[in-house]
Amino acid sequence: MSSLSVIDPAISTLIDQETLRQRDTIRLIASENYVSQAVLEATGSVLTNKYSEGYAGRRYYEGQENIDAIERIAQNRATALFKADHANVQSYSGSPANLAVFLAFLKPGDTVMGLSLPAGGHLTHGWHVSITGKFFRSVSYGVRKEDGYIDYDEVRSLAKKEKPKLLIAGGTAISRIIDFSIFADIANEIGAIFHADIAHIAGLVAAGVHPSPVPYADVVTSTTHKTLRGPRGGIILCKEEHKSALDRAVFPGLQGGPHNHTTAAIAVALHEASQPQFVTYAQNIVKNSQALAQHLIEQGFSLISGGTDNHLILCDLTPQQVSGKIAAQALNNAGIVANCNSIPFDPRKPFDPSGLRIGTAAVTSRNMKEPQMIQIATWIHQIISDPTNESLQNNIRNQVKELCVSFPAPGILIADH
Ligand code: DSN
Repeated sequence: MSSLSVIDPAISTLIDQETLRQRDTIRLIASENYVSQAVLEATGSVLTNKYSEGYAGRRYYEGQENIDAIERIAQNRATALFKADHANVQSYSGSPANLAVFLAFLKPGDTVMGLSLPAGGHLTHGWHVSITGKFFRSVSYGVRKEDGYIDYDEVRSLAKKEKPKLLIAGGTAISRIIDFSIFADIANEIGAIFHADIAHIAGLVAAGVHPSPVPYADVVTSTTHKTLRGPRGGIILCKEEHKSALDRAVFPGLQGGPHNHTTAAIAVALHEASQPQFVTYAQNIVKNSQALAQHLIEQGFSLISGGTDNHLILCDLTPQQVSGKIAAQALNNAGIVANCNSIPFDPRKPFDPSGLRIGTAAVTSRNMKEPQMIQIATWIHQIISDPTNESLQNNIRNQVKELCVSFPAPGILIADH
């Protein structure tokens, strides 16, 4: 018996149950993935025991010889992979990384401009319930009602009118390529700092499957656990001239000691993402997403923007007359795990919106391909067409479990089904 199961059987049992849940269900949450065993080992290491306020070579506590080396490796791998001048790998996750950008460049009350949350942005891009919308003056751009694409003309005219000091691109429910060069032009025209948040697409950017904002943006933030397939954490990439401001904003501005176990696991994930097979992985994420989108359209689903260029699909379930929450719960009962999501101009409330968000990063990590996407689209259609049919859900849940046996998830070692 492991020491965890002896010392704390309650937590041990719940972790075991969660492992089985992750093994036996189809993970379609667009922001989730399965990390490798190597990333898990680094995350669960003795590095969690060490305090390291400061940066490599400039720490406040002694005993940093290994931590400094780990942090430098993580930074070097991040700058090499993303071709950036500088990387800060200490942010606890994406939201603190974004807050560090605000702290580095703004004073409270300054104007920021990002994609609105219902149009696919993120809370920390100035949404009113977030500190970024409460302590700063926030204006939001949206997407076009007709086609769901970002309207760059609207972004430019709003930016010229509102003169934000910080212009933010990126989001959590954007299924199309973002043209970072246009955002950079607009930021230049108004003298704003251009911040690209690539949390969702970082793995695609690293693999060259989505254009990189690094040549254009003053600062790029990302989580490390979505398409990048690392531990839960954050990175900030920036131009040399902004390095000190951003480093100071992370520490001592926002955080104390970095989470060294996470830094090491980020380093491992960056190593994995620099391998040729990661390019194939990222290409397959997009192929799977486009196959799934195509088959959902054939089953009568309406997709925001009509399809996808990346890992993410946003369905508008209005034609199905099923809310996003009901659909997500019905799918979950059948072992298909996705999330309800607001759609642009959603008439429904965020907790029970009109949309269903789907992503293919995790199923691609299980090596699923187009035949499995066709099967998944068929199941989604069957379940959402009859969302209260429990026997259908149970039946599909068993089939999902069978499918998962043939596509083992990285990092999940329990073999017996
Ligand atoms: N929770 C993340 C997502 O699902 O997109 C964003 O922070």
